[in-house]
Amino acid sequence: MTTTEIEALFALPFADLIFRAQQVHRAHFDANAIQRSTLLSVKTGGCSEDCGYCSQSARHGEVERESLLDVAEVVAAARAAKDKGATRFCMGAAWKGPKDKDLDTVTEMVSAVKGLGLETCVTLGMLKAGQAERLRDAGLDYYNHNLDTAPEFYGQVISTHSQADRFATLDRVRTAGIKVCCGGIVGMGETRKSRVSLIAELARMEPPPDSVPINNLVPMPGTPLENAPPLDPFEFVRTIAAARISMPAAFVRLSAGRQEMSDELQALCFLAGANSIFHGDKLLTAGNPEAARDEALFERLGLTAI
Ligand code: SAM
Ligand code: DTB
Ligand code: SF4
Repeated sequence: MTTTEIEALFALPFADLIFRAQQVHRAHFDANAIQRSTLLSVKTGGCSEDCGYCSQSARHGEVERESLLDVAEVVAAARAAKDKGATRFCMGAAWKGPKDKDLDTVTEMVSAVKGLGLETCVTLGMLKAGQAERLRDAGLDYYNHNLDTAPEFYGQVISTHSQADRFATLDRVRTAGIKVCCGGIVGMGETRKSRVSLIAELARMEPPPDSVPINNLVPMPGTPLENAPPLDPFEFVRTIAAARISMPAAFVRLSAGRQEMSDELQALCFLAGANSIFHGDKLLTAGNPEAARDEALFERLGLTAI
């Protein structure tokens, strides 16, 4: 879809947009089934990058730096996540990118989690030549690496790397045969035009990402964006719908910011075509709804887990 077509989607009356999103969603997925992934921060804080939204940058945010977790701790967390109904386990590290030595441990984590019968995902920052292949050989299913925001807004949020750097890593991941999880954040004070261009950029990838996380900014204390004006919730739902319509076969993940959303707003996001969530009471450093609240919501909406 072109940028103009995506702009036209955002401009539709709300009911027409949701109707279009439902049609596309139902042509490609069971509209009542939601995939659940659990996140674990395997290396928290102290990151060299300056992403304006992130609590883990060494330049701002109030998160204590921790070293890489032990494989045994990660396996215990993955087992607990599986028991609570997650089908995918996603391990995140606050790195610009991993050193080859770090990958020795991360590949062990991936193999062990895969061995539990879970799908595996990691988000480690930018990859160098050969690193994606090592992760693939360890049994990695998905690599998460977001475009984060529109190209024209990127420099206002992040100065220590460029969006072109992000594309280079996405190419390495795809070439290694790993599935791509790539999305972005809204609610950072960007214009609708920037939200349109983020979605257009994602949809233009060849092929489009397999999984598209749409994060609503969680304003973290101490970060440059801690006082960003909250996005109109309907505009968030429109962004989900535009992602669904422009990337029909992708899992669209209702990602960060769900804890701050009402059950009714989450239901609108599912109607707009979101069919994946993070499950478990923590994201990386921010909170996420308790499993019991999700169970109750699934029950009330007649949703099933994939
Ligand atoms: N360091 C790696 C990287 O930047 O790719 C992996 C971890 S990073 C925390 C993963 C993603 O989390 C970011 O790309 C961003 O989209 C999202 N994120 C981080 N902080 C956020 C916040 N406060 N609100 C919403 N999303 C956030
Ligand atoms: C993604 O797009 N969202 C997740 C996952 N990929 C790694 C991370 C959300 C982080 C929210 C802020 C925090 O927990 O610090
Ligand atoms: Fe580092 Fe990732 Fe946070 Fe940016 S988003 S500061 S790269 S952990």
